[in-house]
Amino acid sequence: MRINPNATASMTTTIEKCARAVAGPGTLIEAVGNPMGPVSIESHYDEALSVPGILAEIAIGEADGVDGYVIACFGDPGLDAARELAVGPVLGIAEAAMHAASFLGRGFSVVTTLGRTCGRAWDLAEHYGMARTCRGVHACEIPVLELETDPQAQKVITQACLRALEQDGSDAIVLGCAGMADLCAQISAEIGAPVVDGVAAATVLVQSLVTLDLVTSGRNEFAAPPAKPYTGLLSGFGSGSDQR
Ligand code: 2AL
Repeated sequence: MRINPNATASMTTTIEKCARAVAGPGTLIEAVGNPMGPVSIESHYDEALSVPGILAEIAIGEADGVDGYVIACFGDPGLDAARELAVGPVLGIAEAAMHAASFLGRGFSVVTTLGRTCGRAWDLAEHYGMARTCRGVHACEIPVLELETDPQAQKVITQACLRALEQDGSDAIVLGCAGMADLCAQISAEIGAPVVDGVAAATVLVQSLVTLDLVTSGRNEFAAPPAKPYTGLLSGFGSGSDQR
């Protein structure tokens, strides 16, 4: 299984560690960073420019025979396009975390990084049919890369989780950034409610789909994209289209 985050190597390492902690003994986890993307993803612009690198890594993964993928950024960038390229299942961490949280109670709250990313989280909740189950989206206002360096990060996020549970009357928390993955267990213990990290959730869900021998349907929308030339900086992408 391969995992595609932003272009910051230390975050790739954290993601790999958190995925390995939940993967079964027969599952090989390989975390790969984005070879041509932003160092963190915290705007629509970042998200759009992260997609070519994610798709390039999916194409490499397909050539290597990778069974499944996790897109480890909470905006789930490029998820539908990745499904057109990959044979095996591809899950985004927002998608996986929201579905997992929906099994744990009547409603969940998302606690994410910057306020400007809350709109995207709401859009995804609607897109995944979770608009009623998602009771609120809250920002801790810690930029993605500062999650690694800010000594107060865990405390600030924990407080935001407690406020979110109280304000929204929700039953569980979804962490809204892959960079929060390693804080999940400690925050859960402190707030006394289930906390879902999408990296772990997506990893076990992809693993389950692979175990069940289930792949993305190639019948309609997610069939391989029509082959055609791409120009300029994207000229290397035209050949990936007939892979499935
Ligand atoms: C993220 C994430 O998961 N990775 C990243 O670079 N940005 N999401 C977020 N809401 O900040």
